[in-house]
Amino acid sequence: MLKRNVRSALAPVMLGAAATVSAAPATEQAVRAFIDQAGQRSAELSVKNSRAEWVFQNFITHDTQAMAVDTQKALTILGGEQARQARDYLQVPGLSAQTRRDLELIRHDVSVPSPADAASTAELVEIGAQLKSLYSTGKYCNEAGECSVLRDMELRMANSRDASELLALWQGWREVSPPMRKLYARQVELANQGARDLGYKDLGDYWRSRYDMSGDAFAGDMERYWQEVKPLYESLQCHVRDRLQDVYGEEVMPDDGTIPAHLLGNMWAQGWGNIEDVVMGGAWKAPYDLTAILEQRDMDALDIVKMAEGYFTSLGLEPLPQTFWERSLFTRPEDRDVVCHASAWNVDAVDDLRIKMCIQRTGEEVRVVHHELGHNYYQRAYNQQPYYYRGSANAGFHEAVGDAIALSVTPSYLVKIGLLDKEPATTEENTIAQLMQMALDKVAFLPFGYIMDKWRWQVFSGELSEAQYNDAWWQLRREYQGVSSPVARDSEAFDPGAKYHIPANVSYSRYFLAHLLQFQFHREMCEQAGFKGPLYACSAYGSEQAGQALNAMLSAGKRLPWQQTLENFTGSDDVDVSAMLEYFAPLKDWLDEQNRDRQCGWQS
Ligand code: X8Z
Ligand code: ZN
Repeated sequence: MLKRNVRSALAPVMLGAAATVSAAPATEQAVRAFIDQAGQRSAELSVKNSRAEWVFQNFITHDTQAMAVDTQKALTILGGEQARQARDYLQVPGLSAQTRRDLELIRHDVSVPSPADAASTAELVEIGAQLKSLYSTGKYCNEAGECSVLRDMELRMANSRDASELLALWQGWREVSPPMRKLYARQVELANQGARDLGYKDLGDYWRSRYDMSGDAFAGDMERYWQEVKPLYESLQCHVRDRLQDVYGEEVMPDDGTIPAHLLGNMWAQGWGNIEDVVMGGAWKAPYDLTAILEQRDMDALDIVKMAEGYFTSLGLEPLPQTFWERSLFTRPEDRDVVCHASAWNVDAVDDLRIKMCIQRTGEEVRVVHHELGHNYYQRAYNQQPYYYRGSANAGFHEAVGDAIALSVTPSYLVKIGLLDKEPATTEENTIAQLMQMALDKVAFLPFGYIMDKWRWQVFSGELSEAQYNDAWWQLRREYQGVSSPVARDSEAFDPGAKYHIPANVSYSRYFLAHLLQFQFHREMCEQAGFKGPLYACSAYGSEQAGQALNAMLSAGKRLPWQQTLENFTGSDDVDVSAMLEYFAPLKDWLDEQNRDRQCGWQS
């Protein structure tokens, strides 16, 4: 167990709720010394924790879990002490604006804050590890006793067009989560107390307060962004619903305008790219099929990662270090349980970059690999910053970089790197098919990206009791996504727990923001690359100027408020949905034309 006492070593004066009053006031200098030391201690412990966590997630056993829990406990205790100390120092009058901001960063640096006592911390961290294990070792066994892991079920869901098989998969995976519900509710209780000790209303308020504005202002902005993109989503939902009805028949479709969640080609109905064939009705074929290309060329997981790295190096960024290739996990091992949900790491916080993924040979995974490398390039770019500035401008930026790069995976890019022989003709059909493929991933995702945290905000604030968790979840799914449960859910169900980020306790607003920001980043890189033409056709591949502009933003880390960092890169200090709307404009017109005589919308 870690033994240290930041307060007695560094803080002669305590103010605020837990204050002990002493003679001399804390000075700017003393507070700066605290900030420096806090950063050093956290940096050391984070590296130890990353190593233990890496081993646990690559080799899930009773013992590796216990080892990861130990380092996580130490980190949670340290982070909690420092965050509460920062809360107190924020009451010191006369501190510089810079010092106040640094203290806020320390106050926000714990992902799941714990109450101060050791027993609560131990319980909270153990619950966290248990939830992660339950999810990652979860298997569904059918009546014949054949068991499947999530990856295989996802693949079947992507490809099957048999409604009863889809329903079995959908229901089957949701059997992993009921045992999580009690643990989850207890985790909420403990983390809420931890957040209150730091001066917040609850964990949701704490998460919302990390965006260089008040938590309430952030919630208001999220709603505003959603309202701005909602018409685009509604057009897509209406068209997709109509096509699905054609394929599966009226008996499978509810008559309230919603889409049953098992028909969208994805376990969580969060991205619908796998059913493009259904949506395009076979009439218009996508101009190319990346999954088929990967198969024809016999590209394996490593080839896909090399292809993604090649994009980054074409922008003038450094290749990945040799250790990346030695230490990463690229494919799912057959002989042990691992956390397959893709992630990117910088284990020593310098350049020990790695990804951990169970890569499948699909076009969808090509985008995920770019996404992960975006994290790695970001991590390396800000590694020179002091500890508390090592991170993205806000969490959405980290998620947006690789996705923005993947927007440049256009036909012209595929020709350049030799995966396509020639560019498809620029016909309306090809344009719409290309945009539809992208919209089924990016536009379909938006309401899902929003409600994951909207649901948690309600849970954390106490608005929902444990008994209301599941119904409230489906109410949000219905209201925002126009997606409904294909069958009535029983009282034991805990469907939010069947999505990784709920048991892993990773906030999700970041992905909603990223889905908007990535189009802004893409537009900026295209401008830097001197591209002239419609945004959807642009690839910034090979543009060192775009690379320099991007790298300037990445290496700034979170030194400045995110609005400033965004303005330095794009000229705008707010999330600007116009880039996404511009990108999809031809598709929006096309959808509205298709929907002209249809009854759109749904009852929520
Ligand atoms: O979790 C991820 C990444 C890792 S940060 C693969 N994503 C979200 C998800 O899978 O639910 C990327 C998009 C949304
Ligand atoms: Zn990510």
